[in-house]
Amino acid sequence: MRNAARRWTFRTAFASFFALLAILSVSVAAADASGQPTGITEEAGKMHDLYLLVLAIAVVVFVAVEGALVFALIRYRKRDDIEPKQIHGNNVLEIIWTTIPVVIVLVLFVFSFVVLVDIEDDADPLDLTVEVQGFQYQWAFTYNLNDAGKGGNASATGTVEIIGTADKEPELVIPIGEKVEFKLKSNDVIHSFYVRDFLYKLDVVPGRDNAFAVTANELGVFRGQCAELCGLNHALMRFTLKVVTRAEFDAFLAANTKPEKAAAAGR
Ligand SMILES: [Cu+2]
Repeated sequence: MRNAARRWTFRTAFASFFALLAILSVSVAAADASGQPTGITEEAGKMHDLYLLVLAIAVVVFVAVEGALVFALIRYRKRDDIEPKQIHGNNVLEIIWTTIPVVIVLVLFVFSFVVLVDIEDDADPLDLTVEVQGFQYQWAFTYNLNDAGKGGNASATGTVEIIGTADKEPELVIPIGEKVEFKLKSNDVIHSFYVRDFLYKLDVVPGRDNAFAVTANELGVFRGQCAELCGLNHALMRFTLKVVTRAEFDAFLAANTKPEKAAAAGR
């Protein structure tokens, strides 16, 4: 009778364990569909994959730990007053449960580091550079015409400056399929340059030159904002990111080049 009961609890524990495993596997598979954004840049794609890797490892760890816990609770619950066999440590088990977390941390470190290096990679000379200045309480985006990326004119002079005001949020325009480096600067307090669809944000720190680069792979209009509480009107530090074709980008630069600077460029 007792053996039958024990077999029953054993089976129940295993059945619950595999049911939980199945539910969680389905949730991981559905992670994409459940609203985790995939981003609009090549780099964001890599970050999204990293997220799924972390999620998959977390699910396996969760199921293993909770499964072992539920199993032990049922299988070894108190049935009578006989003292169970006393065990003092198990070296093999201790080595296993120390090694597994170390391996997990190392794997996550290596994958994260590779992706981070890729994002903070120095742009090569052909890439477009945009200087991003955060100030209380808006953004200024500066394009150097001699550093306008593929098809740009390296001997051009002058700049295009897009400065946001409280009444008019600025538009940050970048071409699709080209690596764009953002150089972040601040002269007052710490801001944070954040476009949700980059799946990445970086602080804008006075006295420190932070930079990162992305290659947009989706046309469209996206929202950006300061993500660091920087003062009373922090909430006004919103901007629009517009990913356009190269032709539209050239037209944007031409339309915003100040006449005197264009004249200087012609001299
Ligand atoms: Cu701010």
